[in-house]
Amino acid sequence: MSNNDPISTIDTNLFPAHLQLCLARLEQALAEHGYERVLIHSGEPAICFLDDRYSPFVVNPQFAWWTPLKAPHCGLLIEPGKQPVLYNYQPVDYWHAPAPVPEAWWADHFEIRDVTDPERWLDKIVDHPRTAVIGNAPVLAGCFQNAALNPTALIHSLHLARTIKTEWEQGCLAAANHRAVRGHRAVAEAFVPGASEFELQLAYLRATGHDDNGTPYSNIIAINEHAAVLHFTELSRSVPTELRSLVIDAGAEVQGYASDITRSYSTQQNGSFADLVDAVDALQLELVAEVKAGVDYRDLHLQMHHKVAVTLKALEIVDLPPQDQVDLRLTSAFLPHGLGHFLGLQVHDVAGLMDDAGEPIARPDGHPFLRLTRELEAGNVLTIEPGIYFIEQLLAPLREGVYARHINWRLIDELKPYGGVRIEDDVLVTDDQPRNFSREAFAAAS
Ligand SMILES: [Mn+2]
Repeated sequence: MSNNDPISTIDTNLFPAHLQLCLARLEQALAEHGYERVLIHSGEPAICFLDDRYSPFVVNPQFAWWTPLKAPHCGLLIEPGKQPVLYNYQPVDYWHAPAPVPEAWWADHFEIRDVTDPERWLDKIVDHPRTAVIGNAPVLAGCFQNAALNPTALIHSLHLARTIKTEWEQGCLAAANHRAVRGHRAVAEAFVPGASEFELQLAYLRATGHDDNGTPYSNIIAINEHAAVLHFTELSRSVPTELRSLVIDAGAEVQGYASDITRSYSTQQNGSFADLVDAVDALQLELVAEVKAGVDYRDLHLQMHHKVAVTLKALEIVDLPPQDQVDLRLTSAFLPHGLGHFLGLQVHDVAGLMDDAGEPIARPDGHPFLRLTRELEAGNVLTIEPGIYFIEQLLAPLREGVYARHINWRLIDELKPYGGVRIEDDVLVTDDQPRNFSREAFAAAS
């Protein structure tokens, strides 16, 4: 591997300590909910209806917390005080390439038992009344009559345990940012006349070394008006006659961990849209600087709305005091999504909306899409992704509304062909300054 390979920058020596922390957190959760052991199944691929093809396999994220192995039909049996057992599915199969041999740096910490039949190895695990089973493979229901299948309280505890990232996980998340930044830089370079969204996608995949199914989510590559569609994943093949703007929201994966980065570009160096990109970038950095243990993420989300209102006023898009704009929910027409979300093994990582007892924490009134409502703790990793968009479905009611005369419709109609702006970084919460994995990766690459 070359020196700038993002995977070689992670330190596999951190893995044993990660595993020890997972074991300690699991032991506590099992004791709390009255279980003695857990069987975590990796999952099985779904077959397409009336076909012999399978959907891309996505491993059970509870399984992925313990091992980077992404193979179906495997199981982990974990019992505090004993070495975890990995039931490693190795079928007799001359149709497909065999699953890769587990790498020593992680596999040495498991007792590995190769199993050839996904239907039968589960039967060999003696049923035990204090076993919890976590997974969604249909075969699980029939095999563990006495065990608890996916007990909600235990799963909530394990989800909460995953919100504090170990040093190993932080390293993987940082590396996933380096990997994604290679793609982002390639796309920024390829964004020249003649580019289509599909061509930019190919440039991204080539630079990151991902295939379509390997990225942690479907890339959003939106030129011009498409940037007003929050999740524009259509990847048009047609070449626009004029390039005005680009939103690229694309991540990468390292050892199961995801990055989620968004950048916005204006082809013009000056003008209202270029000013808007700069303003959103500046307010995004201000919000990142507020990320700290003890901060309520809901407050940060509301601060974002206030900052967006300040920007709308400064750029003469809305002529009302910022607090009035927020109180009247005008900012929600320009920014209909949440500030961000937890990030980890899953792009929208778990436990963002629950308290330490697993009970829901309400979103602020009028903010139905916020994905994180917790008070931040050191070790959380989350995204900060403000935006400002020109979405006609949301603007139309304002054009008719009582505040229409405070809104600069001429300027909005001038900006609509640019779609919108979003800037998103991945941030580690500490007791002090946050660590911005995404900006670090851009800085290292430039
Ligand atoms: Mn995101």
